[in-house]
Amino acid sequence: MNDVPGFVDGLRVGVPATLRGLWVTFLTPFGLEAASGSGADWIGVDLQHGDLDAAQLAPLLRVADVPVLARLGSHDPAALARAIDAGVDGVIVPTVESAAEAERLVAAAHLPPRGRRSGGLARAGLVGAPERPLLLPMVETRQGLEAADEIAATPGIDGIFVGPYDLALSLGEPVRSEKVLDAIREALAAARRHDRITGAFTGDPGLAADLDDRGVALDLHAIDTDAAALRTGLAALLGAR
Ligand code: 3PY
Ligand code: MG
Repeated sequence: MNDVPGFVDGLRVGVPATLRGLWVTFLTPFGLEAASGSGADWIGVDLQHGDLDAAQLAPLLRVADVPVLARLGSHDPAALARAIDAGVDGVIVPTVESAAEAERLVAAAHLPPRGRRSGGLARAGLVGAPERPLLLPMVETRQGLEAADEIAATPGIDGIFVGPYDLALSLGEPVRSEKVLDAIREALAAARRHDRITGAFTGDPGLAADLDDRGVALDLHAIDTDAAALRTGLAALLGAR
């Protein structure tokens, strides 16, 4: 979706309620149109683990009826700039583990004087997409957790997005274990201390309930993937046997 200053700016000043997102891993523009009106407040296009590549981002943006965040596959500054040029409302960057990495992302995302991103004739400018989309590093390793406070404190970073499943792998515990739930709470408390946005993917209502029970408030909650929604919807339609 284009020109949604309410979404980006609203999140920067603090939203009163959780915004629920659908994690898109394979939908074509037609698929996204079919999913429109389903209640998602935003779309996260997964360019890391999904079946989509960067060239498929702009066609999805053209038909999205809610704001779109791109979860990138790496810290590559060129990939990050391409997503911003395409007109996203935010970028979610995997496995950020230090303030130095966060600073490099800020340099890649921001135009001068704060950063080094090149300005140019891009779709974002044509359609009035945010010049400064949300920049959300993912905390999803033990090292990232230890650096969560300094990552959140980095000027130009908008929040912390937790990847519970990689965090569980890194900590060597099941995702719904006390250790991982405490780690998620700790990472997002760091974001709150610095008045930043909190976000996470859950993909499991049980995990979402565990976080809720622990008072973890998510500004951006990626509920589940399009693939999971298809499977659940089909099972409900056909009656899984
Ligand atoms: C994780 O849980 O590690 C994620 O990256 C969620 O998409
Ligand atoms: Mg992950």
